[in-house]
Amino acid sequence: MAQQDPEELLELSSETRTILEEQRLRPLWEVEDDFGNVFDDLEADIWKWDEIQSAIDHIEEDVPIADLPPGFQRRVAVPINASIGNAISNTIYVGIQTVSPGETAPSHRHGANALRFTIDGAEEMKTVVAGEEFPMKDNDLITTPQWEWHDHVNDSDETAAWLDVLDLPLVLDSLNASNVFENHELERQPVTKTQGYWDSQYGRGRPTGERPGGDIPGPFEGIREPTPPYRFGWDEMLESLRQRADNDDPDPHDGYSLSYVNPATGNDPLFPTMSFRAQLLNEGPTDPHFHNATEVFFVIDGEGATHVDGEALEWGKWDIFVVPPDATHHHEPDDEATLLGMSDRPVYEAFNFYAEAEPSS
Ligand code: GTQ
Repeated sequence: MAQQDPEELLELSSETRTILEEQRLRPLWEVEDDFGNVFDDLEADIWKWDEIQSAIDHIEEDVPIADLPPGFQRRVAVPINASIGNAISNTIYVGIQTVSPGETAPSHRHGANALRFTIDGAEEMKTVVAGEEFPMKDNDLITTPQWEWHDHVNDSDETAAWLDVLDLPLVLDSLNASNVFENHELERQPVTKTQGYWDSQYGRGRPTGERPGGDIPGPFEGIREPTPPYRFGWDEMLESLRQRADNDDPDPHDGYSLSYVNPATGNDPLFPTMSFRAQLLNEGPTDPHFHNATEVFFVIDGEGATHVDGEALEWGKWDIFVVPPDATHHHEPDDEATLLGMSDRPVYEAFNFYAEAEPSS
């Protein structure tokens, strides 16, 4: 007897088919292959600073911020992963933003969490967040938590550039929360706090019984452990890394590694969706491992390579690269290197879904 086609076994009567269609129902065995196909597997990739630099110089020349169409109104070059189409990964977005002398990137707020990591900054380059002016000095990391007003004002005499990191793909694509966005009525929000206010309120003395700056306004009122607006100065972070290197053993996978903590909790992660580490690599290659979280790296200083599933991503200062989920990887600095490591691990952990392992050699 001829073998029966398995598909044929599942042939539905035309009456069943009609009922299903009328009721907007489909059998699982016909829809299950539609899952997991929104994009291809994330690819390992690297963007070299020389090429980014040339691109941002060109768009700066072509487009004043004031001429940008409605929307985010930010002059940003966005690294695009070939498998995604609008960002470097399906959770973490990075962009390289420039503001020329005298320009302002106008004030707005949104549901996505954001931070700036200053590439080329100045004391007179200010990002204004939740009423306070934060100077953007080289390698400073400054948070823009969800639903806080922020504008970027360049009162220096040189173009400033920095890395924007947001959870945009997660918030806009996966959660489809594109309605949580608002422009300020003014180009520049009023400066209502003295410089150092936000930092001062998260020290060893804290306001009794209330959050510094009052409640989170609007849709996010009452969110747990909100991340404050905060500037992590690089000098202090580097000194802490050196102290660690002088006194402790390195992590086998991350070298000497310090998390940027949420100042409100004192704990990693910095944001509910993304965690950040300053990493010092100066003891040869790290051990290979893999995990289901995605990692994006920005090279703060130094040269080396990161080996991802056998492919070498050769990096130098200010390059940006991405390590996809489940790819076996290890770092190999030429001599000494510092990296900003970014991960969507908190999302996996929130779903009790995080896993990592070393390859069985
Ligand atoms: O500076 O507020 O790269 O809202 C993307 C979205 C930067 C910003 C980006 C934004 C910003």
